[in-house]
Amino acid sequence: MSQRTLVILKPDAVRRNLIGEIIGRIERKAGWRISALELRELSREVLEQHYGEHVGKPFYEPLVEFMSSGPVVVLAVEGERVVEGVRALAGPTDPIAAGPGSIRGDFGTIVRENLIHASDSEESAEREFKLFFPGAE
Ligand code: RTP
Ligand code: MG
Repeated sequence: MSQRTLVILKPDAVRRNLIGEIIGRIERKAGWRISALELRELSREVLEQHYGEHVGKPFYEPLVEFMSSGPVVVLAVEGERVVEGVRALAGPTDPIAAGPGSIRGDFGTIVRENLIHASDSEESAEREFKLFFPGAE
Protein backbone atom coordinates (compact mmCIF):
# COMPACT_ATOMS: atom_id res chain seq x y z
CA MET A 1 0.00 0.00 0.00
CA SER A 2 1.99 2.98 -1.25
CA GLN A 3 1.32 6.19 0.67
CA ARG A 4 2.65 9.72 1.04
CA THR A 5 3.46 11.43 4.33
CA LEU A 6 4.49 14.93 5.34
CA VAL A 7 7.55 15.26 7.56
CA ILE A 8 9.00 18.32 9.29
CA LEU A 9 12.49 18.36 10.79
CA LYS A 10 11.86 20.82 13.61
CA PRO A 11 14.11 23.83 14.40
CA ASP A 12 16.04 21.86 17.06
CA ALA A 13 17.01 19.21 14.48
CA VAL A 14 18.25 21.89 12.06
CA ARG A 15 20.13 23.83 14.79
CA ARG A 16 21.83 20.64 15.97
CA ASN A 17 22.94 19.64 12.44
CA LEU A 18 20.84 16.46 12.51
CA ILE A 19 19.24 16.89 9.08
CA GLY A 20 21.47 14.29 7.41
CA GLU A 21 21.22 11.85 10.31
CA ILE A 22 17.41 11.92 10.31
CA ILE A 23 16.89 12.00 6.56
CA GLY A 24 19.44 9.16 6.26
CA ARG A 25 17.27 6.94 8.44
CA ILE A 26 14.23 7.69 6.28
CA GLU A 27 16.13 7.21 3.01
CA ARG A 28 17.53 3.84 4.03
CA LYS A 29 14.08 2.26 4.42
CA ALA A 30 13.56 -0.05 1.45
CA GLY A 31 11.56 1.45 -1.37
CA TRP A 32 10.82 4.83 0.25
CA ARG A 33 11.70 7.98 -1.63
CA ILE A 34 11.67 11.71 -0.96
CA SER A 35 9.39 13.47 -3.43
CA ALA A 36 9.63 17.06 -2.12
CA LEU A 37 12.07 18.80 0.21
CA GLU A 38 12.76 22.37 1.32
CA LEU A 39 14.53 24.31 4.09
CA ARG A 40 12.27 27.19 5.10
CA GLU A 41 10.86 29.24 7.97
CA LEU A 42 7.23 28.65 8.88
CA SER A 43 4.77 31.51 9.40
CA ARG A 44 2.37 31.64 12.35
CA GLU A 45 -0.49 31.39 9.82
CA VAL A 46 0.76 28.09 8.44
CA LEU A 47 1.52 26.77 11.92
CA GLU A 48 -1.96 27.68 13.15
CA GLN A 49 -3.45 25.58 10.36
CA HIS A 50 -0.95 22.77 10.79
CA TYR A 51 -1.49 22.54 14.56
CA GLY A 52 -5.20 23.50 14.48
CA GLU A 53 -6.14 20.48 16.61
CA HIS A 54 -4.00 21.88 19.46
CA VAL A 55 -5.28 25.51 19.47
CA GLY A 56 -6.22 26.44 23.05
CA LYS A 57 -4.12 23.74 24.72
CA PRO A 58 -1.50 24.95 27.24
CA PHE A 59 1.39 23.80 25.04
CA TYR A 60 0.05 25.44 21.86
CA GLU A 61 1.63 28.93 22.17
CA PRO A 62 5.09 27.69 23.22
CA LEU A 63 4.87 25.11 20.42
CA VAL A 64 4.21 27.78 17.78
CA GLU A 65 7.00 29.96 19.26
CA PHE A 66 9.39 27.03 19.04
CA MET A 67 8.34 25.98 15.52
CA SER A 68 8.92 29.54 14.28
CA SER A 69 12.25 29.97 16.11
CA GLY A 70 14.35 29.03 13.09
CA PRO A 71 14.37 27.19 9.79
CA VAL A 72 12.83 23.74 9.44
CA VAL A 73 13.08 21.13 6.71
CA VAL A 74 9.74 20.18 5.17
CA LEU A 75 9.65 17.02 3.11
CA ALA A 76 7.24 14.57 1.54
CA VAL A 77 8.09 10.89 1.60
CA GLU A 78 6.40 8.21 -0.49
CA GLY A 79 6.39 4.44 -0.18
CA GLU A 80 5.00 1.34 1.43
CA ARG A 81 3.13 2.11 4.70
CA VAL A 82 5.16 5.30 5.04
CA VAL A 83 2.62 7.10 7.30
CA GLU A 84 2.87 4.49 10.05
CA GLY A 85 6.51 3.86 9.16
CA VAL A 86 7.88 7.36 9.75
CA ARG A 87 5.89 7.63 13.02
CA ALA A 88 7.59 4.39 14.08
CA LEU A 89 11.04 5.73 13.16
CA ALA A 90 10.27 8.93 15.12
CA GLY A 91 9.06 7.18 18.27
CA PRO A 92 6.58 8.46 20.89
CA THR A 93 6.03 12.21 21.44
CA ASP A 94 8.03 12.26 24.73
CA PRO A 95 11.69 11.59 23.86
CA ILE A 96 12.45 10.20 27.32
CA ALA A 97 9.69 7.60 26.92
CA ALA A 98 10.83 6.87 23.35
CA GLY A 99 13.11 3.88 23.16
CA PRO A 100 16.69 3.88 21.88
CA GLY A 101 16.78 3.31 18.14
CA SER A 102 14.04 5.84 17.48
CA ILE A 103 14.88 9.37 16.33
CA ARG A 104 13.29 11.03 19.37
CA GLY A 105 14.69 8.39 21.72
CA ASP A 106 18.22 8.71 20.40
CA PHE A 107 18.46 12.51 20.23
CA GLY A 108 15.76 14.17 22.36
CA THR A 109 15.07 15.01 26.00
CA ILE A 110 12.35 17.69 25.87
CA VAL A 111 8.75 16.93 24.79
CA ARG A 112 8.42 20.10 22.72
CA GLU A 113 11.85 19.81 21.12
CA ASN A 114 11.32 16.31 19.79
CA LEU A 115 13.06 16.83 16.45
CA ILE A 116 10.50 15.58 13.95
CA HIS A 117 6.87 15.80 12.93
CA ALA A 118 5.24 13.11 10.81
CA SER A 119 1.60 12.96 9.66
CA ASP A 120 -0.54 10.73 11.88
CA SER A 121 -2.90 9.40 9.16
CA GLU A 122 -3.32 9.36 5.39
CA GLU A 123 -5.99 12.07 5.74
CA SER A 124 -3.62 14.31 7.77
CA ALA A 125 -0.86 13.60 5.27
CA GLU A 126 -2.93 14.86 2.31
CA ARG A 127 -4.11 17.94 4.22
CA GLU A 128 -0.57 18.74 5.38
CA PHE A 129 0.95 18.13 1.93
CA LYS A 130 -1.48 20.66 0.41
CA LEU A 131 -0.69 23.14 3.21
CA PHE A 132 3.10 22.93 2.83
CA PHE A 133 3.37 22.32 -0.92
CA PRO A 134 0.41 24.16 -2.44
CA GLY A 135 0.24 23.73 -6.18
CA ALA A 136 2.34 20.55 -6.20
CA GLU A 137 0.95 17.27 -7.51
P1 RTP B 1 3.78 15.87 15.83
O1 RTP B 1 2.34 16.27 15.63
O2 RTP B 1 4.72 17.06 15.95
O3 RTP B 1 4.24 14.86 14.82
O4 RTP B 1 3.92 15.10 17.24
P2 RTP B 1 2.93 14.09 17.91
O5 RTP B 1 1.79 13.75 17.01
O6 RTP B 1 3.76 12.99 18.46
O7 RTP B 1 2.40 14.95 19.14
P3 RTP B 1 1.12 15.90 19.26
O8 RTP B 1 0.33 15.42 20.43
O9 RTP B 1 0.44 16.07 17.95
O10 RTP B 1 1.79 17.26 19.69
C1 RTP B 1 2.37 18.09 18.73
C2 RTP B 1 3.70 18.59 19.22
O11 RTP B 1 3.49 19.49 20.31
C3 RTP B 1 4.57 19.40 21.22
N1 RTP B 1 4.03 19.05 22.52
N2 RTP B 1 4.39 19.65 23.62
N3 RTP B 1 3.06 18.82 26.89
C4 RTP B 1 3.83 19.45 26.01
O12 RTP B 1 4.63 20.31 26.34
C5 RTP B 1 3.69 19.08 24.61
N4 RTP B 1 2.89 18.14 24.13
C6 RTP B 1 3.10 18.12 22.80
C7 RTP B 1 5.53 18.37 20.69
O13 RTP B 1 6.50 19.06 19.89
C8 RTP B 1 4.63 17.52 19.82
O14 RTP B 1 5.36 16.83 18.84
MG1 MG C 1 0.53 15.22 16.03
